[in-house]
Amino acid sequence: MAVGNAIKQQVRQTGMADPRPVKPLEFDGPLPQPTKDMQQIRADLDRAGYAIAAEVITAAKAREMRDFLAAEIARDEAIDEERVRRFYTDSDDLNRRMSGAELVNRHAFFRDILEHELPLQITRELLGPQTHNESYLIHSYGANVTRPGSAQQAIHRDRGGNVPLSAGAAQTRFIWCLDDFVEENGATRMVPGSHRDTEPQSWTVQYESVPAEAPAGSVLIYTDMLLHGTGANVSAGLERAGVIVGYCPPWWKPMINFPMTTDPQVLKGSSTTLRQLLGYSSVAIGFDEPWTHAPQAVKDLLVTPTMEW
Ligand SMILES: O=C(O)CCC(=O)C(=O)O
Ligand SMILES: [Fe+2]
Repeated sequence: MAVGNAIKQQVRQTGMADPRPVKPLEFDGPLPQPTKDMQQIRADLDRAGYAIAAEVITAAKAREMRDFLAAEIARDEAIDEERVRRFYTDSDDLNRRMSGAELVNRHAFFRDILEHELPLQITRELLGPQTHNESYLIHSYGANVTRPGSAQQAIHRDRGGNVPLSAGAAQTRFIWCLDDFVEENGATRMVPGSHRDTEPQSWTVQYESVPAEAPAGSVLIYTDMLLHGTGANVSAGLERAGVIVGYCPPWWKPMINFPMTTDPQVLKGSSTTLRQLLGYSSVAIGFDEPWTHAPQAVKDLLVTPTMEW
């Protein structure tokens, strides 16, 4: 069922070579590699604008999650393919997306990763404390599965073009690698150093980029300052499942209204942290607006906006 007027993806592939001039990388030094060392992760984020956290979940857990996701996508696809394709920034119909609203409803592991210590720690560090210590929110959430033949996504920032770069990072971004990310199957392409650009991005150049290759169970970390995009899947038979999460300050409008999209049953017994991240609170400053017309099951989930984490 279509909701609202979200812009649909249009197939942009023309079958012709991209005529735009290439903007070469202007990045010196080694590219970020998978690491478990938090100091290295911080240094890579600062220097390159992205980092690769290794072994955040086990390869076995990643496989369990990707198999579950594949089965859910197959189930949705059988009902209506439009549910899981035509994300508005994708370049063709081949890869598959699943909205974070669905992920939250469908399995505990897609709720648990939202409150994993790694993204929470990085978000605290990169976005800084908020007024009255109000909690951050999940800004955006979804799975992206590249399939053989799917084209590269246009290089972009996860940020509205009208938000000046001088405002700094407004979102921390995390891609949970559920498969091995390799160049061949569409590992996310990054433009290292672009988090320091002072000019808005241009659509008339092709940015030279590098693949963020990472074993299943890793997490790619960046912010909405970094130019990046899904890689082309040129493999013969490898899918590449990634789950993408963005965190934003409480004054930024999240893309998903979780209290309206989540089955209250799945949040029974959930932590205050998760509920805060999903927006089950009023605000720390201003009127404490009562949720007068919310169903009782939703009211029962409400928590304080003051960050527990
Ligand atoms: O899945 C990926 O590799 C990146 C996707 C992405 O950047 C996006 O959809 O904004
Ligand atoms: Fe993106």
